[in-house]
Amino acid sequence: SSPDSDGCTPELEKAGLLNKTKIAEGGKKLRKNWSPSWVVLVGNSLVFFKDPKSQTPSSWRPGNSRPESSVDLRGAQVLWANELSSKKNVFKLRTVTGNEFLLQSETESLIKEWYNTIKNVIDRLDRE
Ligand code: I3S
Repeated sequence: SSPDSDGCTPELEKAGLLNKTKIAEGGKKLRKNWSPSWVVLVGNSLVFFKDPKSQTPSSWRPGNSRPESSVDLRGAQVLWANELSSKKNVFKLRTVTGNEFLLQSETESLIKEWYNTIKNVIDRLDRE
């Protein structure tokens, strides 16, 4: 049987490098500060890691890593937001608590994959 046959370890759905900036905290606007972030989608959470070089999909394990922050996707929204940046391929993620992030990639196919994957998780949680 698989190591997670008991279903207790959340499934890693996606991981990769994106540019990220937080633009609001609890509804309060923040100054942009873009930086590369290793982003991991696992279970109902999007987890951000500061040091992309030290993280790879195969090295990531729950409890054995140092996330910079994490976002609960329940009740969250994703919206394409190219008007919020001079960069291309940007979407905004807004949490129920009013935290807002912009996520960006130079590669259109890659950002579309992330948008769709996150949207699917949010939609699935909305139906629960
Ligand atoms: O939306 P803004 O405020 O024009 O965003 C730009 C600024 O945050 C800028 O920083 P400073 O104004 O603190 O120097 C950033 O360097 C830019 O990257 C921000 O714009 P983009 O268009 O890259 O999201």
